[in-house]
Amino acid sequence: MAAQPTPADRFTFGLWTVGWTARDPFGDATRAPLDAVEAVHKLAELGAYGMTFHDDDLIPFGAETVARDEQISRFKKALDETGLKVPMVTTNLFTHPVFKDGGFTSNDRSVRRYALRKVLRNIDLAAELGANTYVLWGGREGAEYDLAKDVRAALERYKEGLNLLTQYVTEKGYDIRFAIEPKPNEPRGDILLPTVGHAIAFIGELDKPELVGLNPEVGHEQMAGLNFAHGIAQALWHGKLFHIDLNGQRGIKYDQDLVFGHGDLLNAFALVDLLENGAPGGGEAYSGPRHFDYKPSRTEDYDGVWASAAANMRTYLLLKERAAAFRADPEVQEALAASGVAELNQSTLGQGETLADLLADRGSFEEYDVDAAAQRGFGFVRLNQLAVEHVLGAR
Ligand code: 3MF
Ligand code: MG
Ligand code: MG
Repeated sequence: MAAQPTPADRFTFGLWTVGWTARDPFGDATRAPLDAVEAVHKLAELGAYGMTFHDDDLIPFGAETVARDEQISRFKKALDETGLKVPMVTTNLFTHPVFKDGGFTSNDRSVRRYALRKVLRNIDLAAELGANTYVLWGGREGAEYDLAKDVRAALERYKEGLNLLTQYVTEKGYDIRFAIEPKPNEPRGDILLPTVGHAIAFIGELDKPELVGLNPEVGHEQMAGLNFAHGIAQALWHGKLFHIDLNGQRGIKYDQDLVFGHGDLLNAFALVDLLENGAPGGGEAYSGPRHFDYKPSRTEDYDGVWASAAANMRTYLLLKERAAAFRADPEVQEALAASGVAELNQSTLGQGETLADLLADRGSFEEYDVDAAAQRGFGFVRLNQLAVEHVLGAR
């Protein structure tokens, strides 16, 4: 049985997750609005470490300065009372109609300037609350019609926006890094920077790439038919896993935002194993918050909301426990060795060996017994079955 979550597990939730009133494109809200202060207390009781928010989740869009300040101080008081942290903050550049064609990449220049100001103002609040990650999800940065968006110009404007943001935090001396959250579509027909790979390539073009990384989301990569655990492994390899959005998704469809593990459970197992245990024989690969970006289903009342919040953390902890058991199982270790998983860590050339040496090595080519080598069975299915049995608690 998995331990109860504690702040040491670093579980965090977006205010917009438990606070989602369940309005969807076809139906009205099924739950009453949730006060941010109550959300803080409830999440702290459940053992969470922190809460994250978009500016407009906490402070209604367009609120007067006095109302804004009052809401911030109520929120801070709740944080002080509970010890809950705010490790990440983000901006809503998607709800207000002004952002219908995007924020940083709207065809309308005045909207782009307004979007930048909205983000800059909220970065000050993020710094004040001690957040060190600022997420950028550009849900409206995109198009439905190919000829309506000059994608190259849009990427230039995206880059200009990111460069201004990194300049701002540097000038202000804020300890904040940015994390781009890719998504292939929804709400736009096609969103810019649709996958982890696209975003990594984009970051390489920025003025201060060291200040920009990723916030990949399980469901977003899976909406594109991609393997999330692979995407995370690549983000780690690039040193770009700054934050993560955990949830569940069942196949290529709209963004379901199910509870973590309620989609592709085996991939979730591989993911937790990777985050917690790194490469075979390695240590923890990711030390940032385990952030849940899910939506309590529209069918749930508030008891169901809190039960689903607890379910995210419990599933993660159960998978963490299962991953530890998997690694500790001697048969798994033997299967990993038979599959050559660790062998992949050996460099292909020997130490000190040169390209010329490789070319001169007749054993590697001219005299290589390809047919004999082709006989090798890798035993990957056996290894996977061991994983399935550990996930099912059969071992
Ligand atoms: C949408 C999302 C977003 C982002 C959020 C964080 C509204 O599919 O995942 O949630 O996670 O904007 O910045
Ligand atoms: Mg999402
Ligand atoms: Mg998300």
